[in-house]
Amino acid sequence: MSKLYFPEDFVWGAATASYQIEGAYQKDGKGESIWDKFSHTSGKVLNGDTGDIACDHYHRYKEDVQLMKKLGLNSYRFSTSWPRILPQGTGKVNQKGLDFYKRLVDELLEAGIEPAITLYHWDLPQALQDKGGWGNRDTINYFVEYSQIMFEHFGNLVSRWITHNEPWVVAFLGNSTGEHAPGFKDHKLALQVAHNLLVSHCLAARGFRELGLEGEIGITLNLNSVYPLTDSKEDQQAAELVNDYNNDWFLDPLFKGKYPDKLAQIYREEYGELDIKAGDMEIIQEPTDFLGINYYSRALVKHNSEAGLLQAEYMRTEESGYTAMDWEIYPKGLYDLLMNLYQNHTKLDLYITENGAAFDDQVAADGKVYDQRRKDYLKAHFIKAHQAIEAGVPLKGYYVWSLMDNFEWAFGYDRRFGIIHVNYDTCERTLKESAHWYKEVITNNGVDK
Ligand code: PNW
Repeated sequence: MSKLYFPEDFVWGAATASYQIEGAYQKDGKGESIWDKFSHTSGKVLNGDTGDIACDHYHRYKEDVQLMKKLGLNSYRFSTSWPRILPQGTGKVNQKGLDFYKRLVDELLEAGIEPAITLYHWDLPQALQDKGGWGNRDTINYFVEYSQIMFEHFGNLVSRWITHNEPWVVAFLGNSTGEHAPGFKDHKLALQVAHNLLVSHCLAARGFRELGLEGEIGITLNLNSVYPLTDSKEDQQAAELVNDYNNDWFLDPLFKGKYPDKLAQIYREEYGELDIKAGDMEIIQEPTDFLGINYYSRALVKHNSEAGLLQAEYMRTEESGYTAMDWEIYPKGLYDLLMNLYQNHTKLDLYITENGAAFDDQVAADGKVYDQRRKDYLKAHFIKAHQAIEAGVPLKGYYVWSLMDNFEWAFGYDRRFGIIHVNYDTCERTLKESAHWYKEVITNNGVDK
């Protein structure tokens, strides 16, 4: 069978996030995060699950790095917990929190695995939420303070930095739909949060540059390709608005220095003006080193005048398979997205910082975990990524979501994304079939056609 080979220095990785895997939620001086509070509030997370213990990675990081080494990962993307470093969000630093990440980073470097740190993967210190959270402009400065501490301690050891993971999810699922912490249902607040996140990203990146560090810094957005259900003018308009909302609400400020006109107008009429200070849009536009992309699925959209402000309804299709998240499996959407980014938005280096799928995996009687569907999902997406590289897209690396099964936010432990299975009673880890297959891909730096 012939193979598709990736560029020589292509980065093969896997990703996780602090709240989803660490556990040890009160250990060694860690402060409370909004996800601690949210998951401890009844009715917020499926089955009442919490991240109190999660995968107990805080105590098992050595074993986990050994598993990464076994897989042959070039790089590991993880996030640092802000309330572990600054229990109150600002002010007094918790040395034991820094020590944990130092041990982890040392272990990774020792194993020849490049650490990639995400500074904010949703676990805001509750103390800052009590002051208004991301809706409060002061949080921008607190984030810059936290990021500076991280750069000072790890800037010479860690070469790839991501300021924010998925500001769209933070803003809208956290503050508009209320599915995520802090659980508000206020769309205007969500728009302000989105704006403050973007400003904080750029000010943190500016601080990084001023330290003259060698590494690279960027932001990760969750993006999806949006398609109209039919060619009708109505469906096309609906798809354009959904695209503005899902993608361009963040891409346009970063790369064009403005919010998308049409949707901004709709929001202005509905909610009034946001608090955008003079100079904000210039700050947001300052270039960083790369763009991180989390891709899971596409959106297929049809016009429906009853369907909210955007008058857009999301459609299912019989042609595709769906994952356990009920997300359509649509690899071509990754190719279309990468081409669209390169042709219409940015010539920056790109990384896929997350891609993967949830399925109901079980340990079989022989002790193995057969997750053929995850392997098929990843393979199909790797092939589309390869196709985009061939077409000239500067895609530099690929992080599979996730290294291991973990706390899947509002769905708790019910949805498994890992290429490593976690038994939540014993915390035992088992490499799934997809992990063994991924190891082969990395070894060959290529995938079977
Ligand atoms: C991402 N959506 O979240 C996150 O970065 C991960 O922490 C998470 O585990 C993973 O994807 C799987 O869900 C998303 O509703 C959550 O569009 C929700 C959405 C997108 C991404």
